[in-house]
Amino acid sequence: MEIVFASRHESNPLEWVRALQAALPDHRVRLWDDEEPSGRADAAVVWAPPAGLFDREPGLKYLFNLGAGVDALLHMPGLSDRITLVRMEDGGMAVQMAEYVLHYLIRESRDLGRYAAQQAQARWQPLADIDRSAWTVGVMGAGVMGARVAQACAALEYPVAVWSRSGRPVAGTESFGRDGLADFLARTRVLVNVLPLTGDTRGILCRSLFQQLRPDAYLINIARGDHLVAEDLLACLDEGRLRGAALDAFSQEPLPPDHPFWHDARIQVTPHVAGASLMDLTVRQIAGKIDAVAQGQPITGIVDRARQY
Ligand code: NDP
Ligand code: OXD
Repeated sequence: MEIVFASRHESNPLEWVRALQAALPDHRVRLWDDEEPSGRADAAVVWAPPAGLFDREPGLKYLFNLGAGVDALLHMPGLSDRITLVRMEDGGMAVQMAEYVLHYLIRESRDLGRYAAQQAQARWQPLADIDRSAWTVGVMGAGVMGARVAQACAALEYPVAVWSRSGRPVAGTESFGRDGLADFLARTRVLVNVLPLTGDTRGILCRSLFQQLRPDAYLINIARGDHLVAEDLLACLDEGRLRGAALDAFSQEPLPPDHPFWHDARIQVTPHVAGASLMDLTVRQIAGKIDAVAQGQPITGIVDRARQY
């Protein structure tokens, strides 16, 4: 097969090309070239690919996404139905997502932010002991990321519930299906979003949802910026409905310098780094799938276009 690596995101795309080529000695891997597309590629490995990809590589049969979320790819003009879209499954991201969530969960539940403020005043003041029953975690999404996040929180004995379309069970947590959203929210104090961005989930993190959470709730959004209605978050923070938020993904990235999130002490901002797909694991996974399809074998991680994930 001929494989083109086409990502506008990677700072060193040649390193990826070399790693993929080394893992795929029976195939040809090359870097996308704006000037000279070959027109012969069978597959592309992409993250934020150039707009001309489909026009200039009309023979593409497979699109391997370097990330888990395919929302941006699904909206690319020219993505034909005959291209099989394959997403990353974990690739080292799930454990990082769990670390990210634990960091902010522990920071809130163990008052570490308040101790940092006390240190700034050289103040020695132990605060109340933790009451884990007051720190109920609710994870939206029970997939590769959601399940790992939920299990990591449960391993530290936080009461954890998971909400998903199917109500897929996650060991050590309480599961809620689509119809169980109200009950899931009513028991949740720390809400973690790891849903894919789809027509059903866009704008799901909004005022009416925040109002159903336990009082003094905290939001961790590590999925997509468009899940969140920014003005509803700010209003709910002002009203004391929410105590704070950790946000990793934004409707516009990079987050513009004048965006209110940057300067709000109740909001922690990170630049879409909660879970990075690690090169070794990613190359191994994608190369394995390319070898499999070249041999006519089935692969996992194929995106269901109707579900949009
Ligand atoms: P998966 O496809 O494995 O899991 C998606 C989960 O969401 C499933 O449990 C699915 O339910 C559930 N779901 C989908 N639609 C709905 C809906 N309408 N209502 C309720 N539940 C729904 O995806 P991953 O776990 O691998 O990744 C999830 C997302 O995390 C990605 O799409 C991406 O946006 C984000 N991400 C962000 C990263 C970052 O660095 N910030 C890194 C990696 C991922 P069911 O089980 O029933 O199908
Ligand atoms: C992903 C991401 O979807 O990093 O993999 O956001």
